[in-house]
Amino acid sequence: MASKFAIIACPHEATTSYGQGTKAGPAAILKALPYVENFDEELGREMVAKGSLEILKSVTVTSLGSRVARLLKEEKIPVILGGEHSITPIAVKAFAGRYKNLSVLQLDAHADLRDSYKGKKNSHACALRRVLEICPAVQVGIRSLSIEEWEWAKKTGQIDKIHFAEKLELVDKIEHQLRKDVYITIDVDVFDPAVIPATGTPEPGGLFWYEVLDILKGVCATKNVVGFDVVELSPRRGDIASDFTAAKLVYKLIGFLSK
Ligand SMILES: [Mn+2]
Repeated sequence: MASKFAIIACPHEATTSYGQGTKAGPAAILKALPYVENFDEELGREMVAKGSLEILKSVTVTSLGSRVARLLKEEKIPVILGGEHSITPIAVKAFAGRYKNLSVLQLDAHADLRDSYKGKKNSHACALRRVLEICPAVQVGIRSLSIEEWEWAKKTGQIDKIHFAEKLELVDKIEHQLRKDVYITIDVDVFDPAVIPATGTPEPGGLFWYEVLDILKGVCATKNVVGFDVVELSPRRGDIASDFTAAKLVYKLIGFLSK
């Protein structure tokens, strides 16, 4: 079987605002990955079929876009490991070149809707604002944003597509707001810090493991998910649970997308 999924690590870190270390995220996920049990009791099969996953050499942020575009031409599903969230708009641009009906599902604690942060437009705090310049996005698990982001979201109507963590809408509403082709970006801080503490800007009141899986399962079943990223894991000595949880998340998503 020719591989269908291709993992690309992009250990980019330039604009992190508090805790550093997300450049070590991809290596930690890749280290844990072989130890994740491949069989899934819910699916009743292995998440990663034999020969279906290939792990590519890591890329810099400057070559990420062209690498993704090439994989899409080869009909692969790119799985991008960050690194900070600013890599997402670069990936999305490549996906939008291939899929004209693209939308983005963001799972994140932060809205990331600032036009610029500390003078930088490509800051990880602006990731979704840059994505929205390319295609629509639905934001889930949000529980941290500035008054400017709040007002901008209200003014533009984006607020209707923000599903705040404290009152999560039903999954079918989220699905309804997405277009046919979907790119998923998961900032690991969408999880409650009890699930994944190893991230640079943690926020209390996050989503739990099965809540996130339910959303992903629903979207994978009803949409054409063309790729995804997992970003902002910031590994810490002594906390291997965060690394394993991020690794299992990658496997689960591949499992949901393998039929
Ligand atoms: Mn975040």
